[in-house]
Amino acid sequence: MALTTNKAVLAWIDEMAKMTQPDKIVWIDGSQEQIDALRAEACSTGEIEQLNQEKLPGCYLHRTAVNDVARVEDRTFICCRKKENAGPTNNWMDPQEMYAKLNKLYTGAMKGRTMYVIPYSMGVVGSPFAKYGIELTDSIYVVLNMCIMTRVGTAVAEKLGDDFIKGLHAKADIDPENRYIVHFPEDNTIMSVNSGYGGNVLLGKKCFALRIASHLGHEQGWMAEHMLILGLQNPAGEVRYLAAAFPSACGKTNLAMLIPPEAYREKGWKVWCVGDDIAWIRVGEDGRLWAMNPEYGFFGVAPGTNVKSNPNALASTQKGTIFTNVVHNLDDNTVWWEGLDKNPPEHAVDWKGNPWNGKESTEKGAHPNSRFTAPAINCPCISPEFESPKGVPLSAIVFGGRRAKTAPLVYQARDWEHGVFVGSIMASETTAAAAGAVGVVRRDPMAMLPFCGYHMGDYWQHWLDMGKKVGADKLPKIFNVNWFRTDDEGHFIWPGFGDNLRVLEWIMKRAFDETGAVDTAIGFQPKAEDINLEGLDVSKETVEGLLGVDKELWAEEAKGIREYYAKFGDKLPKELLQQLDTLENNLKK
Ligand code: OXD
Ligand code: MN
Repeated sequence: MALTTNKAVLAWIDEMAKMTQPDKIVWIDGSQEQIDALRAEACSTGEIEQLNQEKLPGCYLHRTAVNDVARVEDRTFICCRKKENAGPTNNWMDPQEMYAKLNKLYTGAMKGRTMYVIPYSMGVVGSPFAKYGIELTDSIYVVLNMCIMTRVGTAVAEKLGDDFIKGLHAKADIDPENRYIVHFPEDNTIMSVNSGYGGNVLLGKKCFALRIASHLGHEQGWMAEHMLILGLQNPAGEVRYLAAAFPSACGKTNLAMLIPPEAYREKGWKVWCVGDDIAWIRVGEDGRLWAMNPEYGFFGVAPGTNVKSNPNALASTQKGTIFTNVVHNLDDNTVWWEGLDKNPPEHAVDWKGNPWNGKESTEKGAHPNSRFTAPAINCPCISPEFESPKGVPLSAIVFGGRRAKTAPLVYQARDWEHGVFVGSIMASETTAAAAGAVGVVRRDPMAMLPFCGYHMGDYWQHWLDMGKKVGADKLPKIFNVNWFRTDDEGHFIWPGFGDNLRVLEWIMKRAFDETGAVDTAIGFQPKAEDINLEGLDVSKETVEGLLGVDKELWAEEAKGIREYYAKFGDKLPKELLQQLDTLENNLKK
């Protein structure tokens, strides 16, 4: 039975059902009974497998098709009416042409299948920050994941207005040649076909909460960002919040759930996780910027997650979690992945569904992009503000990337405009783990390269405009960090993980004007002695090295930035070019 009488909603579902032709339509009410029934049905068809319910209650395993294991950026489109509004960093096609192409792929795609109607909310239901959507899908796996990643069901259906975000997903034949992840920002519509991989099919996440929401934020005066949000509690019991943007695979989830080093824990320091991937940021009643996490769960990368790197993430996966493309340990019906521990199971099934012996096999058992979908409320350090309808006030914004030599451990932008420049030049270097040349710089402004739903030049302008709207005295301070500097042998110099708190401490002190800084060519930096090294086997000289700025490397960097900026033509805000000129002049001094 339909959970709403909203005519716009019902008419759209009707239209989509006429095209896809499902055998039946089922509304998702979010109840435990319905979830249990769907789990049982998906187990009976092999879509998911139930794991050891004593060790991992409510946990299941799923394997995607071998050709369908990651987001497909080359098949992701922003179909606004004018090509120039999508900009040089997005794929574009005329909306009418794209609708016609997709209609063919969707026609009859749900024959013999069920269409599930998922009313979901990004944000706390009823919050003035929340936005509502419907995802139509023919995959129970998608339904179960959406029930973890978003707030789903009857309470949301009651809130649906005419401005709900429409999402249509059909697995079709999982044909990579006809796989499309398409956004029509002017129609509030997302269409995904021929994939079953999370990032392509959990439409509330990257598609809605970043691509569509960034477009809405541009129009409505707020921001949708690829950022974690955390609260840093100091020994005085005061909690200060920051949001941080890093490209995919730079450790956002680890930073968001950081456990302070022992010397800090003893004094009462604590980190609270508000979110690990997405922040919606608005001007609050007090005129400051407030951030909220629109999601309800974590869709984290499994490999490398362990009791040392991220015990909080691991704890989050111990109940009510769906694992995708990890190793199935047949001995005790649990899961395993590379980097979990040093005991790969011998009697197991790998991510492709083949028998696998972890002691003998030379091949990886889990896919490098295998995932856990875990309820956020499982996280031992989930912030008490996680369900706050207003979100949290931001004192700092942090950008970062993976740079072997150029970027220092930390620096602070001189002001908001400089901070927007710092975000716009964000980049990461490719590592040996990825195909292609090592050390190639991939620019990823604000970590939004694959997620900005409109022209990147307009997006930067929007950042500058938000700064003007808020005003210097209320704006969060902006920083850049780099945990990944390496020595001549390619080893990481900074220990990272929990010790990153030592840098966050300096950042927060700066945000509250509680410590000084050195004015350098690239911005404000700490003196080595301003980074607290108590209980850490790293010398002050090493930190001096980590904070060093090689002017020659930076001059090269500036050249690369100028070339990159040229792509954006007239849409490049002049303020950013001025910032680049200033940087080049500073480097010559
Ligand atoms: C993610 C990503 O899955 O950024 O969060 O790729
Ligand atoms: Mn992400």
